[in-house]
Amino acid sequence: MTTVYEIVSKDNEKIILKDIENNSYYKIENTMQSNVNVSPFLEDVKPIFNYILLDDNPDVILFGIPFNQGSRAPLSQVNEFPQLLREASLKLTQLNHYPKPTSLNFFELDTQQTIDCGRVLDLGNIKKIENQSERDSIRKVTDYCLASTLPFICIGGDHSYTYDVISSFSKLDKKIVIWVLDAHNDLFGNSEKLDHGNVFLNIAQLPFVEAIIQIGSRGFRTNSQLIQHPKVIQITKKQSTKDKIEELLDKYKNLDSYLSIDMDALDPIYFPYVDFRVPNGFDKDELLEIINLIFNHSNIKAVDIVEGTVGGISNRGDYDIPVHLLIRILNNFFHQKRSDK
Ligand SMILES: [Mn+2]
Repeated sequence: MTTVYEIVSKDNEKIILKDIENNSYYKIENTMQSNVNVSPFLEDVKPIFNYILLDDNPDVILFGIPFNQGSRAPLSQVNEFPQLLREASLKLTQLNHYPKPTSLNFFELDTQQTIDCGRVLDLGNIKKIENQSERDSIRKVTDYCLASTLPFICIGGDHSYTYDVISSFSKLDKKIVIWVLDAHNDLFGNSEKLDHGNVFLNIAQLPFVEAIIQIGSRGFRTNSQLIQHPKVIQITKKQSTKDKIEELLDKYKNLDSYLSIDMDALDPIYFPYVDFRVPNGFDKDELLEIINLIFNHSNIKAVDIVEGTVGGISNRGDYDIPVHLLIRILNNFFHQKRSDK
């Protein structure tokens, strides 16, 4: 019988393994040469759930975008969100096995269900290369994910980076529909300088973007802040019924889709760690219901989760809601992959 090891940690030189039965540790050489094309644009971090995938055969790819240059909030710390989410995930640490990897899965007590997330590859955080913009690094890594044809998840960062991720889809030469869960419409202000408040005005200008469907807007606006765009369909929080969303899903069912989740879609009672809180948002189950509905009726290629920020304590449960959303998104991607076969 082969000994089964747990993969405890890895760096560029070595991998630490634990012999589960004998409770002893081993150090082996890291001979992995994967992601070599994009590794200059990535910073190695302790992976989500501390789950280390050593081979080149993931079901889904994930990476962090720890930037805040597109935020209008002075001194925004949305760049910290990828790290906070990874820290929060460590409560659900799941060490992968060696030599035969195991799939990442969780048991949800509330529903008494096993939530299978498949094999998840956490590439780390995107980093800025000297003399280049952080946006160049994002495009390099997104191009890599698209070339792999695997679904991927980006953990932001401010909402402006959704533009850079979606820009890479131009290479696919296909129309795409963008689904957005957000308290705001992000269509306001001079679009010459891309930021998180005008990001969807910029995305709407991309010729391969067929439609942008925004769900969850709420609160007050001045007349000058009310912006319409022919490609943008706005469904307020109040209007966001299952029927309404299904009607639109049916309309665009033949196109590829992208899902962008701004953490301020949630009610600040449940998740106050955003820069621009708006009362009367979705609770976790309402948001999950919409996410599941979108996955069930469309062909989602990638997801981003953006605009979370500091203020909570990662090991005290303050970031558990985004971790739960992430688990559900991974699970949806895993199911989508199964049903494609
Ligand atoms: Mn937003």
